[in-house]
Amino acid sequence: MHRVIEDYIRMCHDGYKLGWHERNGGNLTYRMRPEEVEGCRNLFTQDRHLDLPIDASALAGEHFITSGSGKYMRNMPLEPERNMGIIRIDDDGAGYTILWGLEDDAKPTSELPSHLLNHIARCAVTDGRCRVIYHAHPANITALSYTIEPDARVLSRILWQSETECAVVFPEGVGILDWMIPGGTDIALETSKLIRTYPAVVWAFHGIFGSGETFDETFGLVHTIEKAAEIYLKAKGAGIVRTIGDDQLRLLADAFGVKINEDFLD
Ligand code: 2HA
Ligand code: ZN
Repeated sequence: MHRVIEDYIRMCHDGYKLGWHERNGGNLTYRMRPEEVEGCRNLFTQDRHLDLPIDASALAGEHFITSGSGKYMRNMPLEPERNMGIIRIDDDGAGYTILWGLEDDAKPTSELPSHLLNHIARCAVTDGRCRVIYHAHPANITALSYTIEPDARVLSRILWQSETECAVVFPEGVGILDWMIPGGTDIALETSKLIRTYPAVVWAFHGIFGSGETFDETFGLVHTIEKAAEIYLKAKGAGIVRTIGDDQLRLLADAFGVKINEDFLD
């Protein structure tokens, strides 16, 4: 099996083991490096074409590994060729061709519009370094979204205060989108606006989208956010008497050489 496909499967299954992928919940896309495309070319035996509901011309010619619509992350290691696939975005960005996997007429994730618009947005703000977009349904960050208004400042402060690492891992903060119908173009557009500013965006009452340069970085980001949400909810249940202050957040940012989002500090 090709290394990049193994790494992709491992991330899917790690999310499942942490309880983030009940049933067919969650999805993962990875923008392949040219050498990874070459390494996988012997797998490309299909040419099934599908249209996109969005303009993906900014990703023309790019190859993505994607999970399948309705497929379970739990099953990813058992039958990769049925549960995931490799697609190539058309030169005009209006559709894509399935080159490998997604066997038996399967389609890419229902959240493909959100994934592709998020790739476009994060590529633009990271000089093309972003390669991974990950959607998961972790319980604690989703539960937390019931306890606050959908306000990125409120959410980011809660998370930064709930674990010392947070301000270093996501100094820009975390965005939050109020409840919307999933799987469509509207939620994709709104998410892609927020993800330009924040490396991760919570979907209220649903889950989270995270982005990053590597599988490790992206998984680690979502894991850190989810852990902070868990700590917050535990502390809130027990009764919070003190927390990390804004001066301490500034000290942390200085010590680790990151630029914390000052708009979110008092
Ligand atoms: O793949 O998570 O948001 C199922 C979902 C839809
Ligand atoms: Zn979802």
